[in-house]
Amino acid sequence: MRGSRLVTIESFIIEQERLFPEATGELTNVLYDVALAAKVISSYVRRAGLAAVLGRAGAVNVQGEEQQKLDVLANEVMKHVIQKTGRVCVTASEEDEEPVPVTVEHRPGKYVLLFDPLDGSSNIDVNASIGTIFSIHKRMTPEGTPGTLEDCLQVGRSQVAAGYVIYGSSTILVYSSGVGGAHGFTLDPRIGEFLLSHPNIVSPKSGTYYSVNESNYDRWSDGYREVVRVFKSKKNARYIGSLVADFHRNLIAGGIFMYPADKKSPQGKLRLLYEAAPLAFIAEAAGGAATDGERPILDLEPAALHQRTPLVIGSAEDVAFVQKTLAKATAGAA
Ligand code: P6P
Repeated sequence: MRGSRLVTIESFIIEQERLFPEATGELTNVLYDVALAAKVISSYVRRAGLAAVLGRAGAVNVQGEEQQKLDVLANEVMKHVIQKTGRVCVTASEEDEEPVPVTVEHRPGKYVLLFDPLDGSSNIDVNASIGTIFSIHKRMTPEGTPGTLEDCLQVGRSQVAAGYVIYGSSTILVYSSGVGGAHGFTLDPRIGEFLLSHPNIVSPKSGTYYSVNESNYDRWSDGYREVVRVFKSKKNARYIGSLVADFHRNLIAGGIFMYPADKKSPQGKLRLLYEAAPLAFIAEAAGGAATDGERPILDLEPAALHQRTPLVIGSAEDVAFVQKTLAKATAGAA
């Protein structure tokens, strides 16, 4: 970082807090806590092959997915760091069937934290990039009481902050507080600090890459088949099978990620509250877009904690092309 100011995530968040005159600093502290949890998880991911945390945990999560040891560990780290600080009233995780209220002895705070502690975990044992995704809302229920499911079931547009951590060739935390754009911080392992590396991320309006699991082609609608037929002739296919890694590449370089609804997954595979909505928040903050193929992800009203949604996310013009093509196919089929 020769010649450039070393801007830590902590100092940057405090700067950002000044954009909100009514800020009390509690949201700032929740973001600190998430950054701390990310450092701890990163330390385990970086030595996964050595620290006996590879492999299966021998259990299945609420999604019916085989839990990896690192899934369970990352989930416990997120809850341990967040629960005791009195800034959050409830947490909800892909790995927990129900929300976990913060009990009174920890003085339930005014925020809600939803997260996928380690997305893409099937890639852990083969050293492919994986990630943590987080979403922060203000509570809806009375202060001072343990948080509830109602506090978790909020529309994406009402997030007060959201972001993700990608454990790739380096560990990068990207977040947005809704105003002032999306910003990336790279963990410098020499000093254990997240340092500003991607200020004011602006996603290209259209991109080189398209990311979709084409082995599902036979189960797609005609509209998605037409979209991919066009993309094949104009773009490059890149699909890591790790949402955060595919999303981050497309955010920075330009491109689109799609996980359509299909005959096997009529609601799509990815979860609304702690995968699609936080990434949509980042995408829009960076000038991109995110829909379920038709409606903005941030406007979808959640009815259940682990609700799934089809996801089309990335460069704004590419997302608009998908929406137009799907609408034309639907009209044609009518
Ligand atoms: P498929 C990983 O399991 C995940 O939840 C996302 O990270 C990824 O984008 C998607 O599923 C991959 O799913 O069906 O293509 O293997």
